[in-house]
Amino acid sequence: MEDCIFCKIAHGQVESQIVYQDEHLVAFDDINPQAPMHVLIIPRVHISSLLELGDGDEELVGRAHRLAARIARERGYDRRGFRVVANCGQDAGQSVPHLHFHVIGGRALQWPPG
Ligand code: DGP
Repeated sequence: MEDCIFCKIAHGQVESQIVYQDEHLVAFDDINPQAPMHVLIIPRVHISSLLELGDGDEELVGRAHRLAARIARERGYDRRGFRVVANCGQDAGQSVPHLHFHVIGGRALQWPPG
């Protein structure tokens, strides 16, 4: 998608602090971190939200979650815990319409979320 900021990051057209990338996924630091670790994991292909996932995307979503666990473990947050969040739509506060998983850790997180 031409106007999608996360597509631009995935294609290297907009700079970001890349944490990991492969043919399926890109992980990069959130520009507005809410915790000591705040990484975003996105699919390379443009999928606007969880609602747009289709048949065959199960593996992609699984890969994203395995990557989240790997990043958290590599940073030592596996023992104290971390959170993976996908905001979907207006009430959830989704501001970028390209599916992304927030991987947040390094402080005690509140529940319920605001
Ligand atoms: P959400 O509100 O769930 O749609 O989260 C979008 C996140 O994306 C938000 O935490 C800020 C982050 N973000 C928005 N634009 C950019 C950008 O250009 N670069 C990076 N690294 N993060 C961005």
